[in-house]
Amino acid sequence: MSLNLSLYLVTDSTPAILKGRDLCWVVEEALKGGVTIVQYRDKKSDTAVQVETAKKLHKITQKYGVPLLINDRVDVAVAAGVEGVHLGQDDMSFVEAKKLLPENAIIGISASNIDEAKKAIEEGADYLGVGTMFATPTKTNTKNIIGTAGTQAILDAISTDRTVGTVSIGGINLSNVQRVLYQSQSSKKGLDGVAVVSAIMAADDPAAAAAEFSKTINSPPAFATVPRTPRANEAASLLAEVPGIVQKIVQAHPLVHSMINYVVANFVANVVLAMGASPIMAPYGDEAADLAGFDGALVINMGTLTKESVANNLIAMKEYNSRGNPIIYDPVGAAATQIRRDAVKQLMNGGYFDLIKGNESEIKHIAGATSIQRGVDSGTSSLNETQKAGLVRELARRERNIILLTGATDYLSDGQRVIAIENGHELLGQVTGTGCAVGTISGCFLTTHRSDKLLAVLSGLLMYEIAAENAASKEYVRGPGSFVPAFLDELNVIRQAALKGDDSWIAGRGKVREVKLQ
Ligand code: 3NM
Repeated sequence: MSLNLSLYLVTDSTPAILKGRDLCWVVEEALKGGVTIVQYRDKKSDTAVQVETAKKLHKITQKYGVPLLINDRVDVAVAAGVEGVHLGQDDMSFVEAKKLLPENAIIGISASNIDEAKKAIEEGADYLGVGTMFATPTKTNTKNIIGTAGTQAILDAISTDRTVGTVSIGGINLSNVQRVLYQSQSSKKGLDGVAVVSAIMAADDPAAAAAEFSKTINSPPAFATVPRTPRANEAASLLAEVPGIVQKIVQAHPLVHSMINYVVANFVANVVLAMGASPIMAPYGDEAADLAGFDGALVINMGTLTKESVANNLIAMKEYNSRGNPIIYDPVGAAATQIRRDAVKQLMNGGYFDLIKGNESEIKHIAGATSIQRGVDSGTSSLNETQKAGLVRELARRERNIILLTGATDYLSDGQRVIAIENGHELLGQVTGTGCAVGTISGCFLTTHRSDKLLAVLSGLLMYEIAAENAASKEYVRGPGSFVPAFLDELNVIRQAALKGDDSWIAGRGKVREVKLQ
């Protein structure tokens, strides 16, 4: 029997999940819907009951040509004559199980870190259950919530090992399954499937739920894009496209929905208006269902985090992700407090961000560094250019998105190309909200130009930073106070020019180059 791990059903016999229904009925319904492998997991029943249930389930799975595995209990698997077992790290060892099981039995092993995964592969596991992906009420004694980043680290580490199957487990449902699979494919060894308990077992109609999973698994998420293959002269090629993109955006007048901090909301709204888009500041998650219908972008800015922010953000993210409308994450002060560090984890696990933008310490934190950030400003830089370029490229590859690291030189990557941008003016650093506005501006651009997200963000950034240079050069600008109105004016000047198709505003001005890494 071939091993198709794409939709892996793990059973659960607890009353909250079965809701009085017969286990065999639920499993058969799930098989009708398209489940490709079944694991009987029963932590409570006596051995005799488990063997009897396993035999009944086996009759059903055989009818559908699907393998049946037993969780933990090698003795039950042998007695019932099923296709194999799944072993957790605290269960019988692989070596012992191998001795007791028939020669061609399937053995799967749970792995929550690289060492466990490597050991299981060395011993000869047929597949790995990689998790716990997301926190789940179905199994609360899980050792590690590893999220998409932890899963990626395991997949990367085993990509050169012999072929072994991989499924992600823990909190997988219909709204996150496409993202989980999509992001895993940035590793050479993407996931082969997902293991699901409650989203199928507890569904009112398990056949329909499984069928929906099958369909969803086989189609890319709405926000998926194929990054452009780098061209010979990438920076110049991009630069030549910028005026057309800016013209497209100012003509389209897109909506951008910001869940942004109260310090900068007014300034950012004015920036958006001046550059020719339409701002709405709406921190209330339940509004997102309607707002996402306008096909604009969503900006999640963590600057003034409150007890309610993350829950509201997660509701909104789901709406925008499901439509494929862009989401920008600005993890302001990401590492500054424990609450913020927790919020980062929840948000990173809660949805897909088309763009993550931040200063050096924020981006480092997102990438997994543990440095403690003080306040929300960037602090002194500890990375050289190659390191910054490597950081953004690696993070963008891992997340399969766009990363923008802001600073005197900005670094932008889609996981393949790394672009350094040296436009802007130091006065931007003396006005609060100028960094946050970059997130919102990027949202406007990502909304209207979706095929090359890196180009969209670059175009917004150049419009913004060249406007800042123009404002700072006015003789009546004497400092941050007079800079702000001049800056809004200059954004509007570029907008008016772009509306007419006049691209003289950018001629010879873009300080953009490609950073080539090994
Ligand atoms: N094993 P649901 S998580 C059975 O991390 C199991 O190894 C896990 O349930 C692991 O799909 C888990 O309902 C429960 O979230 C998954």
